[in-house]
Amino acid sequence: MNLLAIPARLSCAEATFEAQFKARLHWSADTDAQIEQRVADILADVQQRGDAAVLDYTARFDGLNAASMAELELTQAELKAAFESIPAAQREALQAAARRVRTYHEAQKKASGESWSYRDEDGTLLGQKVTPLDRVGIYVPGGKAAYPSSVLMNAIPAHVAGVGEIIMVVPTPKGEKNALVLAAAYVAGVTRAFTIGGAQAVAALAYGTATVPKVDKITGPGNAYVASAKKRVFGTVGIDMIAGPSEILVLADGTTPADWVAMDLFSQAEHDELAQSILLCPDAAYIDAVQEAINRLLPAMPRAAIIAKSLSDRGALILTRSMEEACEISNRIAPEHLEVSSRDPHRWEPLLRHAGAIFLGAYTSESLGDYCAGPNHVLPTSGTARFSSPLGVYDFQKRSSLIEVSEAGAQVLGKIAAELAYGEGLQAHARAAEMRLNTVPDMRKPQ
Ligand code: HSO
Ligand code: ZN
Repeated sequence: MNLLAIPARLSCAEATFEAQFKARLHWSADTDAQIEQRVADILADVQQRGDAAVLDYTARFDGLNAASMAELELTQAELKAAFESIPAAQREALQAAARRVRTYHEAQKKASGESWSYRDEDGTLLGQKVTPLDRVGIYVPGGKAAYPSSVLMNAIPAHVAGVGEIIMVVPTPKGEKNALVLAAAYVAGVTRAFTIGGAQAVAALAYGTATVPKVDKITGPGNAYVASAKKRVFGTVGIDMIAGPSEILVLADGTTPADWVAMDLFSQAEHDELAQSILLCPDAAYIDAVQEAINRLLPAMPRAAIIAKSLSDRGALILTRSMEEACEISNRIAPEHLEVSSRDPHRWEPLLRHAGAIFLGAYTSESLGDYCAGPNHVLPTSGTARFSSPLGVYDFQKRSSLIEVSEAGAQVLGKIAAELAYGEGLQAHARAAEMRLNTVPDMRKPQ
């Protein structure tokens, strides 16, 4: 098989650039009406029939026949046995990754996830109390995209936040369990785990069944059915985000070995034919060198077919007129992963505003972030980094405002509140404030 991976070649200096750029970037997460209808039916059925419906769909879609939901639960002993069954090198790698991810998220919690309060001079206390969610569900995809690293990335921040119970669901077609996924659940401290998936698993978590406990929030990626189900149950429970295909943007000054950059582009392309890998660089000869490296390295890749399709259909090698222009274009794209593959990454970093994760310098391959650097690998895609953030401890917490007004404080606040309440025509609000004044005024007449 002679596979070609030829990303589009674009040049900012050409008049056609804008149109070509927009066409390459275009991405629509079109919702398929048929999927939407099927998901709506499954959700309604699970809501009504609970465990029985989950058992039916698991038999039908995953070829996994069970007499009761108890058979679909993975015991802690089974998770531990899976951990013990994998090679020692994998066990150590899982634990090392888990340790680093935990340390990072503990720092994140310290920086912005703690309660705080202050007092006015008159003794009134104002603050914010941070509490973890009681129970969360994490969806772990099965089959083609079964990622033990994603188990760590979802469960560890939940743990660090202080979530009481973490319920994992993982589709397990024909009952074939992925030992590494189970081992990761053990390392990450998952509370309960079920071998169910698809819209039926999302429904079970959102509504609860006799066996599967109802959760407060569902996180984790999944296929179109899972994404549609998560959107539909939002409101009944919280959700994290709807993740699209993976993306990498490499901003290069031409000083990193071209082979390294080619492999980094492959690393996201190999996830999915719809993944997007883009290189931005002001040096035309370097872009040629990266294309040459792509051609040379591709044939040895086991997932060459996926990489070739992803790079040819959605990839781009973009020649810019300067590094500053490359930064501007990167901000327009707002990629999930942004590598600043430069000798001087700190010169460009201040110019970069929109990206899920920024990887600085030639040694920081994006793949290190996927597994073990520490930050979360669940990141905003499809330009949503313009307004959203990586999955984090804060996604497993919520905030309550705290207010304690002193007697002296009530004299000041009462007058302000009453004035505004009368203005809104809300007498009870006004009187509640005024009754706490030391000299209670007569009730005003409605205007
Ligand atoms: N790069 C993916 C995460 C992942 N990579 C898991 C390897 N395993 C998120 O975009
Ligand atoms: Zn990846």
